[in-house]
Amino acid sequence: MDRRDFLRRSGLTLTGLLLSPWAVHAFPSREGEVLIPFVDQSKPPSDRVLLDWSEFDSFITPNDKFFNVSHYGIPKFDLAAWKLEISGLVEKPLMLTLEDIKTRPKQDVTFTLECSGNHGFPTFTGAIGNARWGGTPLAPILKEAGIKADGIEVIFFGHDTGEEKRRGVTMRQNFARSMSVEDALQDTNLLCYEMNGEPLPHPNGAPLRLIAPGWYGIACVKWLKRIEVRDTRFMGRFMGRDYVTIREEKRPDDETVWMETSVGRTQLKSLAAKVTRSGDQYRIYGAAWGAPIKKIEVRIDGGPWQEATIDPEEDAEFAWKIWHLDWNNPSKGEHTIVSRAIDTKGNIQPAADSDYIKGKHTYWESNGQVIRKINIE
Ligand SMILES: Nc1nc2c(c(=O)[nH]1)N[C@H]1C(S)=C(S)[C@@H](COP(=O)(O)O)O[C@H]1N2
Ligand SMILES: [Mo]
Repeated sequence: MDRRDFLRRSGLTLTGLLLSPWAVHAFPSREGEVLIPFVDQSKPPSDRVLLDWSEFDSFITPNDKFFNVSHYGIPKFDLAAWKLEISGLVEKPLMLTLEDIKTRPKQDVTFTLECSGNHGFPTFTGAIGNARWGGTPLAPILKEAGIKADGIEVIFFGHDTGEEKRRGVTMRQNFARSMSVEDALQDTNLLCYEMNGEPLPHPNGAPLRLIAPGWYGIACVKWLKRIEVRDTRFMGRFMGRDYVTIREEKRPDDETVWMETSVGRTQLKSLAAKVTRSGDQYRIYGAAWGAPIKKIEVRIDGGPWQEATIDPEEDAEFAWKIWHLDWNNPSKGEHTIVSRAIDTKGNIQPAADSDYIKGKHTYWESNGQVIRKINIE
């Protein structure tokens, strides 16, 4: 009986298990292994919580190690008076308290949340984490409010505000992001008040945030204040100005087209996180995410692609996969290690020098293969 069977048969819930370090560190590590640091890895700045890939050792990212992105700072507001407004083009506007939301059916999802600005070594790479998010599905609430026939857009407003200047106009705006009605009604979207079995921490959006599995972090609006249905596309800063990817694309007839698109769904990605040595056995560990993963391949020093072993510990659709590859008898000196993820549709994570990645002129949505450097002594 393997560990999963044991868990299933013993009826233990994942939430309960998360409290034990044994479950948090469900990682295929070996006794007494030592870390061989990549030479391109710099320690994350000490004034920010970011994932340190060189210490990557758990499937679930503990709440106190989970990164944080707050464009207008962390807002202070009266939690006791907090209500969620559902309004705009709906038949029946709603004002929901946290209790109203918590009495609704509970749904959990293990989802790897990545900031689309997470671009690459040696700079900003740790804005990613994997958590078990708990809340209630969004769709039944929208259906209860009743989206009117002319509603095309669902806008999620946060409590955090900032001053924006545009065309000579200075305005105070709330952080906001939108989705089409169809995307908002996906049954995977949750209004979350729980993270890894604990109340959602305030920096991560308490009392309530949107979790949109399959979307980049920017879509997961924190500190929700209002959900509003409209009949026009929303073009606020985080839809239409920031988090806009500029790509130079070649059409089949060779015409070059410059595309500007709003950051949306996650993209296929992987990287080699760390190398360890146990005696003279070397092993490369990494992660892959952004799409349903079929396999991960690793290439050392430009050699053949070798298939990595995926840790079977948890098979969650929206969570990263942990993988490893044994590296036998590496020679002394500098080596390069690169991984590529392949999804269930056969798509391959693009190479760093592919047209897709080279044609991208902004840093968001950087999902190219990551070439890591290491020195074996
Ligand atoms: N209200 C609000 N929601 C927000 C943001 C924000 O600044 N304000 N930042 C977004 C971005 S860019 C990311 S990457 C994720 C980060 O979520 P976390 O802070 O819980 O890690 O939240 C998203 N939701
Ligand atoms: Mo982000």
